[in-house]
Amino acid sequence: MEETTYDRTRLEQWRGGQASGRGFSRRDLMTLAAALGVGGVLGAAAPARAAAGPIVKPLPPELFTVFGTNAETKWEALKGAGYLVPVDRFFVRNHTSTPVVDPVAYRLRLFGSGLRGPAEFSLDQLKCLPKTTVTAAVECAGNGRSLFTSQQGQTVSGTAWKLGAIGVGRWHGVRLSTVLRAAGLRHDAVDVQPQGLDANFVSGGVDLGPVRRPLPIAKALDDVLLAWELNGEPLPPDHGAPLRVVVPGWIGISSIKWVGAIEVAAEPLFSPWNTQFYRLFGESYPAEGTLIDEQVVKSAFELAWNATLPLARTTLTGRSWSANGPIRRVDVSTDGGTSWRRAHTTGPNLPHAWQQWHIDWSPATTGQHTLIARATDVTGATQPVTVPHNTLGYLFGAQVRHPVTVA
Ligand SMILES: Nc1nc2c(c(=O)[nH]1)N[C@H]1C(S)=C(S)[C@@H](COP(=O)(O)O)O[C@H]1N2
Ligand SMILES: [Mo]
Repeated sequence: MEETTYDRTRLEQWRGGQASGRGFSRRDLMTLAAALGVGGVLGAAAPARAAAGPIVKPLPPELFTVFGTNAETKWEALKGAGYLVPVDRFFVRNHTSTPVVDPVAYRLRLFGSGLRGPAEFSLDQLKCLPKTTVTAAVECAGNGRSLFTSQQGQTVSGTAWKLGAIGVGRWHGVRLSTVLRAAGLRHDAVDVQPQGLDANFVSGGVDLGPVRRPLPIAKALDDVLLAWELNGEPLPPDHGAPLRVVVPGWIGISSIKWVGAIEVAAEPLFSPWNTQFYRLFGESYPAEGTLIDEQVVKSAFELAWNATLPLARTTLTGRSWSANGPIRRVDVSTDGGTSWRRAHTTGPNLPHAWQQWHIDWSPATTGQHTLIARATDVTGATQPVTVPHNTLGYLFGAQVRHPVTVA
């Protein structure tokens, strides 16, 4: 509700020309940077080289499904993998390519009307600030997108992910609030917009500038992290080295990788990533779309799509997650939703991460079967049978019908 009011206000300000950064071009940004006396807002001081391919790490077919510049984790590769997703199988979502950023020359630049003046930090300076560690999921807003088509017969655009555009990691770094305060945050700051050092995103022949999306100051000061480590290792190139944003509970686009600059403004900020993309458009939504930030409740089996299982007792395993907090219960159906049994939960149940679970199943017949997992979170939110269509295919939170063959 608060989010809706906030979004309406900023849209009105945008239309009224009172806001800055309305999907601004590279030239606008350069002008802005020059006016503010900030050099290299677009990363000129820390030039990023493009890597050999869009993704640097190996993408073996048993761990990933590759879609152009993106790689989806195979759920069967998470079976027995522990609570955290190992880096070798953590999904990658790149608008362009993984850049190679020199950590020594690297500077994080902060600028804008919400600060007392521009500021910059080297990595060593950031590492001298109070540190913190957070276990949190990064999940693409489009995770599960292909199910709009395969389950609901609807047309959507974007990467045809199944459910593997999520990873839970242990992120270590400094709170964004600590850095904003060290940079001289003003009381009238309302929006914070991190931007990446990767190549500008060009869509339909239009240069949309660096990947960036504003965060309201309340979230920026709450639990957002600037991380240089993932699962106890230096942040890998594909996941944002040397520094990335991690926004617990919010759609993946908020967690800007290779963050080079952060604009802090006393007026609402806009980018194509909160005006054109990452809004819900379609029959069920207003013409200007509905802004999205938080993720919804989802569940997945640690099984291949169309997996073959023996005609014998099998332990089905999986994970469920929600941005609202921990998972209260998980129910599983092995007969396409007719009957349900409660799954056993194991291990941590951390907010903004996930809950692992398992349940035994002795199929009575060979042939095709449909498995469904349905989670309910601490707020009582659960997974409906269908979700309203949106043209960009975001937030598919419906129960997923997972096909298996018993042979
Ligand atoms: N600079 C930059 N940050 C980015 C992106 C990008 O293309 N460039 N992709 C975003 C999207 S859409 C997602 S889902 C997450 C994916 O994070 P991962 O590749 O580490 O899994 O990063 C986000 N941060
Ligand atoms: Mo994403």
